[in-house]
Amino acid sequence: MAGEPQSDCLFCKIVSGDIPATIVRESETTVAFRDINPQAPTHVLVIPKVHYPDAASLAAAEPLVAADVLREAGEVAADEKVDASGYRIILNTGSGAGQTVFHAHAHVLGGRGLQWPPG
Ligand code: DGP
Repeated sequence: MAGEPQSDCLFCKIVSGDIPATIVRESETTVAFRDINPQAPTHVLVIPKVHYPDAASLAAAEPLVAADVLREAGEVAADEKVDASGYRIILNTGSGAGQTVFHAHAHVLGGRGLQWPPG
């Protein structure tokens, strides 16, 4: 059923605690944890506790939870003190765009200069 935990999903296992992660924030609907392969001094992933394969499908089905993900991303940036210098929220969608984990997630990157356009 849409939104239900998937037994083969890495991020569902982080939500359930079956796979450990360095959690930096948690809300009723979201979890934020450090990326295992950081691309910047701050690199945190914010995920919904519900399972949807990408951010757009989450927003279509559960827009309030999608808004929670974005709000929590901003809170992470404030906690990490990268909000003043600037940070990036990235929603890779589809393998051609670099998505490798098909559970919606927002990358929060900051703490260094970020080029535009991204690679
Ligand atoms: P994406 O490429 O947008 O699907 O991002 C997936 C990210 O997930 C990638 O930057 C690496 C991270 N990642 C993959 N496996 C794990 C894990 O087991 N733990 C943590 N903390 N991050 C992971």
